Amino acid sequence: MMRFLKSGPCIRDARWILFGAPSDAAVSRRGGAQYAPDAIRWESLHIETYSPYLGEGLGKASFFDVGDLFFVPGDIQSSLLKIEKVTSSFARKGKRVFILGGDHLVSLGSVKGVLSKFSDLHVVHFDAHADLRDYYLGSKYSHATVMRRVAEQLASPRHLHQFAIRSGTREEIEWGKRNVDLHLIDFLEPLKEVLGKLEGCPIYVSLDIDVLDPSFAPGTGTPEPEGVSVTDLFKALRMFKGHNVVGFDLVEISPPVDVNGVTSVLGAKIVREVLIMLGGDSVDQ
Ligand SMILES: [Mn+2]
Repeated sequence: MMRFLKSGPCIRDARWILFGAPSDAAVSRRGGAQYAPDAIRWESLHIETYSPYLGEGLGKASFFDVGDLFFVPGDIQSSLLKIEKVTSSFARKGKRVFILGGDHLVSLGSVKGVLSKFSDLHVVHFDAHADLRDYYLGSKYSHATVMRRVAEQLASPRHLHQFAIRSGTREEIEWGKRNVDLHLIDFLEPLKEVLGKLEGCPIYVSLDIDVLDPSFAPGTGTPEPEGVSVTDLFKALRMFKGHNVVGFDLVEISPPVDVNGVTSVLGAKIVREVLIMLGGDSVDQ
């Protein structure tokens, strides 16, 4: 089995647990996200372990890649339950979790799992799409409804902080403005302000790769023209240094529609940067 670049030798001492959630069950346009975990792992073997941005290497990061969950094709509820149970089990052991999606619905399972340990969790969500519909095509469980479902799970819907959102129906954007901490279009400035208020709070980061301008990240099932730059995304990620990040997911990379693997390479680099930056932090037991 292929593991992410520099994955530690054993699970016991690892502060972060990396696992794949290869689900395509909740996409609305093009699939392929189920192939992302292994594509990201494969690309990770072709990038450096050292980060010139951070002046540190992955050797500093304490993490273990346990591989992928196995899902029954099409059975969304059992997949979500499996993600929740696995995430909860690691969180209760004091581990932090990094989930490689998969379509965005996987975040509902992992957020619920982390909530079993951190009931006052805040979710920071980067995405082109608000994902706040109550139903999509008659279903409550879709990558287009996932953040509405997440908001329902949190201690307060205001614990959901959304940034760089540039697509949504009038109804979901208005619902978002009334109920959650929604930031349309803007990215770095509001993020800095919100993180300033979340010092010490447990934070879960959900990163949909389509938050980026599709010219930076073409390999995604639901591209949305315009968007943030890779440079700004890395600036945003570095703002989390010193914060209590207890979970992270990277979703919606679709290798079959990618161009020369650039989106999966970017995914591998995002994982590397986050693990180097946060992988040496102490674990709350
Ligand atoms: Mn999206």
